[in-house]
Amino acid sequence: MKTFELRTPVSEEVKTALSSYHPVLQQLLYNRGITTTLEAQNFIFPSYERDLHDPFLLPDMEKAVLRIQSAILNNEKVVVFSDYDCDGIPGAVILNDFFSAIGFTNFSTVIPHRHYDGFGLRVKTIETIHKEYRPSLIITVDCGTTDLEAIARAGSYGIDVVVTDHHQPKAELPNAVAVVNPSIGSTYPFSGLCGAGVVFKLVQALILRGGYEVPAGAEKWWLDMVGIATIADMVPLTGENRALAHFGLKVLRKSRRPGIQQLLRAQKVNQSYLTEDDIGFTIGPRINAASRMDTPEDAFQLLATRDEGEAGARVAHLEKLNGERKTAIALITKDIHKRLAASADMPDILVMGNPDWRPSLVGLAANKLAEEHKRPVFLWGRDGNGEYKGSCRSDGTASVVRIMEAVPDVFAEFGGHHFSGGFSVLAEHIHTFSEQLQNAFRTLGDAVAIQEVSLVDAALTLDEINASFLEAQALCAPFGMDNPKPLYIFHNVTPNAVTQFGKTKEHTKLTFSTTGKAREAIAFFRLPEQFLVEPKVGYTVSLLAHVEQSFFMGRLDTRLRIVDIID
Ligand SMILES: [Mn+2]
Repeated sequence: MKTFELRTPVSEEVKTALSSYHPVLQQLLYNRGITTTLEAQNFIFPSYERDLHDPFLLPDMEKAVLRIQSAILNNEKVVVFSDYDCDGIPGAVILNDFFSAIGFTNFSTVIPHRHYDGFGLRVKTIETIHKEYRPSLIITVDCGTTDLEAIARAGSYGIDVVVTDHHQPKAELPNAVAVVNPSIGSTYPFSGLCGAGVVFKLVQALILRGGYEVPAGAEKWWLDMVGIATIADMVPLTGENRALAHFGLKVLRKSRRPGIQQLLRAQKVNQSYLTEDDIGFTIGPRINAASRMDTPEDAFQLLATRDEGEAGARVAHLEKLNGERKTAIALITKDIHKRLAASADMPDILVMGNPDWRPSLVGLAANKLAEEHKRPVFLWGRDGNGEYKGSCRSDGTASVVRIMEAVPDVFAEFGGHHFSGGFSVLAEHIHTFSEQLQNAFRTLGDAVAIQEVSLVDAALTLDEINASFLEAQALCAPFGMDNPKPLYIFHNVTPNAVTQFGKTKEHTKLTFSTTGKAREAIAFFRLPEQFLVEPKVGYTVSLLAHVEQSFFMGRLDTRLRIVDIID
């Protein structure tokens, strides 16, 4: 059950402390736990010098730097091994850029195939790397912390490994030269860095240590990669990450990477006005499409290349892959709809699978189905190693992780949170998988119910959405994890037009008369009964919405993005 709760109004004491700010900004800051002028200044104006911590505070950084320095000095063969997602790939690009900048060329970037290799460094992968590249050093990006066996195997070939990662360690650490990971130990003041963020710290440390033909601060140009990864990898946008995301977006808006420029142009995104949403909806999905469709190198080359022609080819190819990905997901959904239509009744939770489905694609299909059918959805496929893997999504009513916890024996592995998760099913349980989950769900009853409370930042009127309000809200961006996009409630709103638009009339638009800047409220891809109350011309409702500004087709637009419509 989803409910909304208005935040308590900013206290008198804090109001006085923050009196120099716009009233809405006072409330937004207060809602984010900020109560003093100093905290407010630090939040509103991130500072590169103040907010970035000393990279040498990260565990093993000293050892990592020494080992990499000696590899460069002796021109050893180095392999950069990165994860295939929108964190690992930008991280690999940062190392690529650093090595290129100092004229070190004896390295190869290896990115595993999601479908055949899976996540992390595997023993099999070490064998291949050893055979193909004969490196004496492997640097991991965004993985490695828990890959004890593979790293031991590397050791048996005389290959040193420097791990850079941000994933939680297990009881034992790998036998690597260095494991640079902010989640290990307590020396580093901020544990929320993403994988690319950790690589950035490594490059910072290497440059600080000096001896290279790179001026101090040159690494700032690679912050575009950190910005993309920090926003796409869903790490908290607080502390050091707020500065990395803030400056990352700044650099990204000016990035001279031909791949970025061409990708944005093809999507009609104005680079100079790019926001975190453009990373979430345009850049991220295309980087991820590459690995979901088997060619993570495409994404790496797109970001790394300095060649216009090559960039153009990669952008075109990624666009094609993204289209193919959508088609593949549509086929999966169609298959499911057909099966549902053929069965007598709708089960309480949807559990379906097909060995021909790709595990990398079922999560996106599960998202859609959970919304459409308003119940938890578990979908599985089979990967290139014959393993049954899948994803689950909740519609917001029941916790998918609680359901899995009730039948741990059917899984080889599972994890996640209330709203989404991933799993691999043991082969001997695959035929009874659906039944076992259904039974678990029925037995658990109310124990799996989740209360989803959306916090509303403030109550506003449409007339209050003026230039100074927009300026105030923008000071809190970029929004994401732990700094959610502000949500407002607008009481007594009466639309004078309600229109359905889009190819299949899948979007809804409300129009109002107001002296404020947002005359339209939009809901994209709305589903039947999505809103508590149906909007009608002339009927007064309360609107829960975000206030967004977007630069589209050469015009800066302000509008509301509808979250719900009540009473
Ligand atoms: Mn990551």
